[in-house]
Amino acid sequence: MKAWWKDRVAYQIYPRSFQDTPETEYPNDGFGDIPGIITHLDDIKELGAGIIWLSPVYRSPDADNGYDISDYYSIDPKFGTMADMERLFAEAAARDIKIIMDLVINHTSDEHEWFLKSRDPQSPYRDYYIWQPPRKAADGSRLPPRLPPNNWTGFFMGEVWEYDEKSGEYYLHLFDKKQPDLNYKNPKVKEEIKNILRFWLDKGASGFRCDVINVLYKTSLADGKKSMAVRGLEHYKSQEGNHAILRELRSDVFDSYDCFTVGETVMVDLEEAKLLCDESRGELDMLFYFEHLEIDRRIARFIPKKFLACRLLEVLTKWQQGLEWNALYLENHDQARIVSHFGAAKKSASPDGKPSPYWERSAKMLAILELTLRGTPFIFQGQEIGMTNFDFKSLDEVNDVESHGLDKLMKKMHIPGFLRWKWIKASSRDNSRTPMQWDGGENAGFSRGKPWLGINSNYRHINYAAQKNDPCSVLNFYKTLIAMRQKSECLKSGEFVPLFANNRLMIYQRKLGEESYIIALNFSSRKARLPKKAFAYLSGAILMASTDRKQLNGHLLPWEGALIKPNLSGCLP
Ligand code: TEU
Repeated sequence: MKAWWKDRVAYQIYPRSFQDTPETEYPNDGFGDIPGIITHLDDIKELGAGIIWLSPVYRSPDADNGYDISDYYSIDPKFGTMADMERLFAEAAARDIKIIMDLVINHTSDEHEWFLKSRDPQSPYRDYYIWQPPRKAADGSRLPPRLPPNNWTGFFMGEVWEYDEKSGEYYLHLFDKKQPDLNYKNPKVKEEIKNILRFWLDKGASGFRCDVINVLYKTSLADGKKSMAVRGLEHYKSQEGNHAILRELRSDVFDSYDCFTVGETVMVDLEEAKLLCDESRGELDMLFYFEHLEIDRRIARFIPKKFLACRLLEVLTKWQQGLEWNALYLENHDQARIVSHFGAAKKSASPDGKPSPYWERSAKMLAILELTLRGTPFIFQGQEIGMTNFDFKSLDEVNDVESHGLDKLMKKMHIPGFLRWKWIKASSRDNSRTPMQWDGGENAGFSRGKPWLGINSNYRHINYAAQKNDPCSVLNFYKTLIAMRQKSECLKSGEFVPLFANNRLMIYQRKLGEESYIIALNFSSRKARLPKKAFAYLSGAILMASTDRKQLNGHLLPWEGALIKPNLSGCLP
């Protein structure tokens, strides 16, 4: 039988930016909360989603917006209570919506009880984390100026070793210094994690989105190779020990539940991904890779480079054909908004808050892209109404720890301020973290208090309420497209065949038995002539398009995307 998670569309909620209510211990505090999520379950159901991925709601000091957990067994009071969480599970189940939790187990918060205890070298918790003495200097001393245990650099552009005066040792943190890495060579750590998994599965979770799940196991702490980005990766990315941990979690816990896992696998390549997702190995059910969103960025995702549709098609083809099942996404809480990244809303809104021309068309075109690929689509809150990047004025308005780390690093490299800001503004993770734009009222209907992060000034033009009643809106486009996908086995799991691409155009086919679709997308503000040889199969009926055309007539309009039922079956590869 086909797994249920292959048949559903998922919706990611970033709770602090979703909906604030007066109902928690901190009413109208400018942070979204769990009762707020409950009020929108019907909207999520209407959209057509059957899974919610909930970003962390656990207790956390918020050094990295909840990805630094200080207690895995409790809900942070700003989000509500355990009773609220139980109500959310129940209300979601009543609507046949499954909830997957965010599982952040590479690291905890430095305020987690385990870490506080681990600061004492005599404590049984010492070994829960990775503590190391300073490296010996050439003269054999470990005295100041001290040398950290190795030369690794971290994901947030800074140091990975933090010195602890009291014990005279360093601890490892691949992310912020308030996120110490757990030691997976210690079997006790794995047992603790299994208990956490069971706790949430027993409460009603249907699986986990597993944060940076391919870097848990540090095979060695030797120096890393020279690298522009994260140094040291070869000692901990997708190691054999990591595969073994995933198999253990699967056989000891997940196998006893009807649940699934989607891994967030940093810097993963296809060969690693094949191992991680190979059904017979029993590790992950699917994973998020990053390569498609990095085709127009250098050094991971910060320095821009030209967008080429043919490059995008090449990357998509590789993953669509390379893995049996993909987790599909164009946005999440770590990425820029897709209409501002691949779409037409590159510049922030004009001073009157009006979105740029073709904003809407490109938002719909990108919806066609995501929802006509093979796999389980994940839609990030706000994507379904075409929310854009934020119109930040300066770094002071940015909260993201990664953006600040990047600024510091680039400053060290003498990159001028205007360039640093230009790049950060386009790539900052805060772009997608601004509050959900529910209506045109105060604070976009998100909160009656001061929102924790600024609200995009275009909320009067781009908001849920306005789109709900407009049959031609981006929102209703998503709804119709999702409904169409849900009825088509071919769109969900059919074969993916690339047909044509150039710098700004891409055409591909999906097919399953007799059923077949052609998808043609124009990623530019210029009209694009279609290749002659494609005329025949592109002359079929347009089922859905980001414009209101019914026939392509040999060209695509600016930012036009079309889903076509081909009328000639014989001429396709
Ligand atoms: O993200 C992992 C991660 O590597 C990204 O933060 C990365 O730095 C960026 O997206 C690409 O350059 C996960 C979470 O999604 C993120 O929010 C957390 O900050 C991070 O792990 C640490 O838990």
